[in-house]
Amino acid sequence: MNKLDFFNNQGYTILENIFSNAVCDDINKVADNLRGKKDYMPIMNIHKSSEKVLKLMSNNKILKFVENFFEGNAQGLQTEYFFMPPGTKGFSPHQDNTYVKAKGNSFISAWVALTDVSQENGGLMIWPESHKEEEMALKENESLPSKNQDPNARKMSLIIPKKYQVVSPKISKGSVLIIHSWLAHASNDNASERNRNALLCTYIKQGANFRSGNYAKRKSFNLIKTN
Ligand SMILES: O=C(O)CCC(=O)C(=O)O
Repeated sequence: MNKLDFFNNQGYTILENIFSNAVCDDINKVADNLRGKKDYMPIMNIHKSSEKVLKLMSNNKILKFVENFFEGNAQGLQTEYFFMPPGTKGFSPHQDNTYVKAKGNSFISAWVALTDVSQENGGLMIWPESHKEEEMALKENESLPSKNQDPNARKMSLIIPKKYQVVSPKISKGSVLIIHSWLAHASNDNASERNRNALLCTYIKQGANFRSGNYAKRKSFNLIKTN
């Protein structure tokens, strides 16, 4: 099965070894220089402060996959960089399109591992095939917000039908998890001794409608395309 067929069927795919260790380390350094010195809060829309991030999300292999899926041109929509230091709590189960409200195959996310990730250090949890449900119901979450985490990460939780089984794939530094707009996903708490660095990049099909959002302040932007 090719990657796009696998993605359409499972709601995710992993593009292996897209970025070198040196590129990942460089992006982590950029983020470290941008962060407030007192905390490790995620940096929303880090591409606005760094051309290196914009270049990274414009990677040819990622864009080729995204534009095949869209059957059209891609633009950037949002980025968020996560430091996730030891002890940070993960995201509650959610679907990215709950917030973006894009129609059809016009919105997709690429989650770039900037360190090796696993269940233990805050790796993502995914529910394969759950994208086939499209929009699922949410319930108010009882968990408290976590230090160093996105303030919206733990407010609501998806109600996922029991037939879907959660998995926590290991993703190596420099590999990219592509996430369908309706795939149920969450993240584990970081129970390790080191930061779990990752960059979320989202893409919108050129001309498609989306919700900008009060916190994320999404605004489509051009990528740096090279052929
Ligand atoms: O990086 C994480 O822990 C989760 C990020 C995520 O799922 C999201 O921003 O939609």
